[in-house]
Amino acid sequence: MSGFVTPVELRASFARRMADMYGDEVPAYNTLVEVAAEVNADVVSRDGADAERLGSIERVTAERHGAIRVGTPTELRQVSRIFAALGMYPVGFYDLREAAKSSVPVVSTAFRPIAADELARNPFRMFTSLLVTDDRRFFSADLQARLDAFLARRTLFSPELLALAERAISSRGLHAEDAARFLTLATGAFELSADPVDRAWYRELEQVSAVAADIGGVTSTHINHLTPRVLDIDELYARMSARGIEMIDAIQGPPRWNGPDVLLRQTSFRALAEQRRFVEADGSVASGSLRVRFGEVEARGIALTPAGRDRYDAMLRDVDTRVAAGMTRAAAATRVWQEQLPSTELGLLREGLGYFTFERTGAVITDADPAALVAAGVLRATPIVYEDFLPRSAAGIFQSNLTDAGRKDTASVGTARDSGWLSDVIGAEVADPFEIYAAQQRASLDSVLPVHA
Ligand code: OOG
Ligand code: NI
Repeated sequence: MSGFVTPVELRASFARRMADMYGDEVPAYNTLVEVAAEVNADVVSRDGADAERLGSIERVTAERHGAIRVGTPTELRQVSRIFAALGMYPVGFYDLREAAKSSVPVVSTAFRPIAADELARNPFRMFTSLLVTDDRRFFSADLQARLDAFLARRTLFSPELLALAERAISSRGLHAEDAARFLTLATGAFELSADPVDRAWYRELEQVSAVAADIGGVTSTHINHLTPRVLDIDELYARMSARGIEMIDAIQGPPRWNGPDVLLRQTSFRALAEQRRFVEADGSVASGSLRVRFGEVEARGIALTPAGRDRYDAMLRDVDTRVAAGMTRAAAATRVWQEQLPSTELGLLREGLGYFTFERTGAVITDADPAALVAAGVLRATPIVYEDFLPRSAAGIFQSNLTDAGRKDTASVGTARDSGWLSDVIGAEVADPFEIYAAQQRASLDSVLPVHA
């Protein structure tokens, strides 16, 4: 790096450094990336240009998301400044407390680039979860007090790192030397710490929730997983299993089917035992292991409109109903998808279920309805890729890697948390993903249809 380093360059370097670090820490991640690259190359040679319909192979190959978990509003606000320096902004609100069956006491957002050209240049995103320590379904008043005190004593992000982040934000980048220092400190903030873990404290939290222990039982934070994107996730699942890597039971999200890919499909390999040091009750230090970090992979599809998302959510409920009535999940999903979702992109467009951008083919505009114009060959539609996450899948990913369901007192009332609350904590509006996609579609229509209302 030399000269002035822009946010997108910082983001791309940060993503590479995180990958190098995580590959050293969790070597199975490297296997996952290797297999994903093999599958992607095979899909490109099998499907040609179709393989790149939802993103160029360059973008897909470099594409990653990470996941981190923090303990306090202050920590969330601080990390949001580091991400802002990288051109990543909060999008979407996910309440995992509701979505998960087991005990997952967090609310989340994803920091990601928003502009289409920024996404195309480097789409790195970070799924970021915040512990809700005052939720009585999980934490008693006494445990909350001790947890808050523990979290208040730790420092995840050094003043030097935060100062560099502020400088990068106000100058829209950093000079090479500062950029290198910023990236070293930022990456280091997510490295697995060698600090010994207080065994009794960790165990106490673990009985409530393994996620709570992972966040509030240690004095630092760490990247929890890093996720490459793959063009055929069923094939990847089979190849990983064939290599002897134990995958979670299922692929989360939509099933495999013979229509367009929509939203997001994800799967992961099980969390691996990692060596950690523990401080015992008598003050002695012993070695042991914890299983919290894993590898995940995802396949991205078309972004759905609110109507499309309602349809998807209703389909999930319908699948559950059929499973409860005795069908296998795979058979129920195949049936429901065939019956309830259009099996072509044009069908999604006609029913207003998916987001698209449009180009003119040269023919004369004869109509104001984009779907009719696409059907007539006057416009060409390109789907907008889903850049966000799914609460139920995220809960499934959290859950599938917990050995213990933990405790959740469903008789207590949960603390209210929503996107507005999260925006106040972060000090910047948490964007609504639907608004981003809708604005992109509208801008595209405005440019191709000279006189549309
Ligand atoms: C985050 C789990 C959610 C995803 O891809 O849906 C997630 C976590 O385990 O911290 O990363
Ligand atoms: Ni993930």
